[in-house]
Amino acid sequence: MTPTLQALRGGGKRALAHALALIETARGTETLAALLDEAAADPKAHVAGLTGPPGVGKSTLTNALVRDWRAKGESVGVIAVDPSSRATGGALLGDRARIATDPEDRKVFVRSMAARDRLGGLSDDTVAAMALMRALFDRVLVESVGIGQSEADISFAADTVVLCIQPGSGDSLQFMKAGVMELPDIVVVTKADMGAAAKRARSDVEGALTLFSREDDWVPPVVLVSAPTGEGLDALHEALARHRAHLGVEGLRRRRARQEDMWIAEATRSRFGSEGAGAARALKIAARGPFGREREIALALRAALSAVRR
Ligand SMILES: Nc1nc2c(ncn2[C@@H]2O[C@H](COP(=O)(O)OP(=O)(O)OP(=O)(O)O)[C@@H](O)[C@H]2O)c(=O)[nH]1
Ligand SMILES: [Mg+2]
Repeated sequence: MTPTLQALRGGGKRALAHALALIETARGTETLAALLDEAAADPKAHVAGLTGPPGVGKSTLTNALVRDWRAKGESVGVIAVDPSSRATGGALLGDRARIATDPEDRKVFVRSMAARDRLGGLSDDTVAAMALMRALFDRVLVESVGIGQSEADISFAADTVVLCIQPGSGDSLQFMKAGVMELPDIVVVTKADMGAAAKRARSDVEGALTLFSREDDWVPPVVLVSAPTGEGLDALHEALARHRAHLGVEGLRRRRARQEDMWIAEATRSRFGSEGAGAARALKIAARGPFGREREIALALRAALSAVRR
């Protein structure tokens, strides 16, 4: 049975785990779409998306951010999009950090989800899980490996996109310069304890950022962070707060509305191809919420297809 949002708000981790399992098994049912739309219409958390190449330090940073938020009494939901789980079942790198939280702590919840493809693209399930968790927690953090184009995916799901770059690695910079990558809202240079190389990375990033003109007048801050020493964490918190304030209520609403349109278009295209996505634009849709809209489009297109088959 699909729980209500109210039941989830009072139900703790087990109820949430059950609802997340439904996202993976009951996709496309009316009751699940209704629950997801209820959640999408009543967001609570600010969603941070942490992206960057494998091994850059995303999980280590996630642990540090979660610790700080919990110390302030904020509840936190984490989604770790795991590119390795589908491909090999094993870790991409030997020394990757685990996101470790206190199992007794009822106000932090961590969920791993498989990526859509090997490069770390977000799946429809990830987006649905994010929408649900966004209605339940004060903070949501999505960690996803981003390599080139798949980085753009995180902007489908995050209010603030944080790109992590490691000193001495030119990759992400190359992607940025080539315009392959969606522009992040904040850039973190990780492993700042690596000294001069970290400072050099920061000026490289700042240089690369000047090559872009943004739609808005936000200047993405570049923050040096060392997880083991804690250096730069306060600056990162401050940058997150500043970006949130910059968006404001109306900017956030617009950004999320645009994301919802993108989810629907993506989901429709992946199921029905570009012709299906084109035909969907002409449909009259009664549902208001994104998950109901997506479902209604899928039902209409499927009905049209089966009429052809008959
Ligand atoms: N010196 C130093 N090492 C770090 C820092 N942050 C992370 N590391 C190390 O870098 C390695 C990878 O860190 P992770 O946090 O697992 O990186 P990740 O980006 O989550 O990796 P994937 O999930 O595999 O993409 C681990 O060995 C960490 O201990 C840092 O600030 N300084
Ligand atoms: Mg990780």
